Amino acid sequence: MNNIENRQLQAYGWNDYWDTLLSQVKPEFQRLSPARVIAQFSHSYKIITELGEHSAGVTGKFEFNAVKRSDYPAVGDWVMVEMLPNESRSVIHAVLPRRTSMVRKAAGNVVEDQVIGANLDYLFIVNALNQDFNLRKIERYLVAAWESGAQPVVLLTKADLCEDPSKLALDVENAAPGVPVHFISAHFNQGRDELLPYLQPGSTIAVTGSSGVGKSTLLNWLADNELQRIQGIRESDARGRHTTTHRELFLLANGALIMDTPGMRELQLWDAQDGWQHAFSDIEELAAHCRYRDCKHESDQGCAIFEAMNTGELDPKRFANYKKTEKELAHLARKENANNNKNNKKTNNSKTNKSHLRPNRVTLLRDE
Ligand SMILES: Nc1nc2c(ncn2[C@@H]2O[C@H](COP(=O)(O)OP(=O)(O)OP(=O)(O)O)[C@@H](O)[C@H]2O)c(=O)[nH]1
Ligand SMILES: [Mg+2]
Ligand SMILES: [Zn+2]
Repeated sequence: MNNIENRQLQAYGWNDYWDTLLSQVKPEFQRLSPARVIAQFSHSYKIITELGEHSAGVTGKFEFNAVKRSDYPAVGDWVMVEMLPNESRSVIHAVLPRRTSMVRKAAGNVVEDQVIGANLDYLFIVNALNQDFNLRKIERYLVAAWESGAQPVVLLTKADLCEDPSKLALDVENAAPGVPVHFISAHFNQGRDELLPYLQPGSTIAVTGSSGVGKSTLLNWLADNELQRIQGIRESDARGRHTTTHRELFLLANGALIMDTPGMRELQLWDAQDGWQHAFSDIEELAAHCRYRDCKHESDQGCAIFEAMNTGELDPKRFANYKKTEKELAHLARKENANNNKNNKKTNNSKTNKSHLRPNRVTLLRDE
């Protein structure tokens, strides 16, 4: 009944998967139309509807029901909207459950989750081959990438600035086990062919990494079009100037969808235990060979990890990052627990607390 035969939506990634999901939507939402969020600004969204590009906001009810920041629509989300007659404006009533999503802890002291991109097929983790190059950053992004459900791909940009990139290849492969790594230079048109397999019609790719690594340059280069503004980096430390300020999804002529994102000062992780284990799967595997099951990996008494570090098989800096990330995730979990407890107490005392309500994206679907 719901089969959406709309070319515009299909170009933006609508397919059988979403058709099936739509057939499970509760009757009260059936009168609405699906649309995809392609840009997010502070108080509004740009979406693609059956009738083309619209601006949009969420309903008051949506706002009332939203408990967490991640309940709100994010770029890449499929949403259910009401199109206002004779206007290029829509109202968002609900978000379809995300197939994949890259989430981070929002900047600042508040323990809040923020969706960087939703319904992604690939996550390009970009690092530049200049003095800003940083293996530990790649490891950190990989934790979030594996947790997201999207397939991570490491892109080392500005290959023209590095005399012998192949020397680094092994280091990057060790830091990103099982992840494809590509050396590219937008300035010298190098590496485009290697990226073509990801740029399939309807597939959604988010480009992430620090400011100045060349994310927008990469997008313009792949699109053959000046879609985004780019700006030179600071000479003193090769850091970027935070040129891109909002997330936006672009449809390329070959049918792929690429999301440009603002450079992140620091990627704070969010609830990423599985992602952490996956990103450091080599260390997890070594740990299984320690003599004692509860080995803390603190001395070489029968410790397989220490042995690997002694023989040079494992980089001690990688192990340090593994431990650091473990601590950080544990700390975050404790803080979140404390927060939940506080909220629960409030719920018992006050009628106005919202945390007992289920957000729209859950109530959207029929109960099985
Ligand atoms: N040498 C060289 N420079 C590049 C290459 N790609 C990008 N750059 C330069 O890197 C600088 C930053 O590029 P942007 O594309 O603005 O970087 P960004 O990652 O989008 O930065 P934010 O929007 O701040 O997050 C610009 O001066 C680009 O010209 C490359 O392949 N080689
Ligand atoms: Mg940019
Ligand atoms: Zn051990």
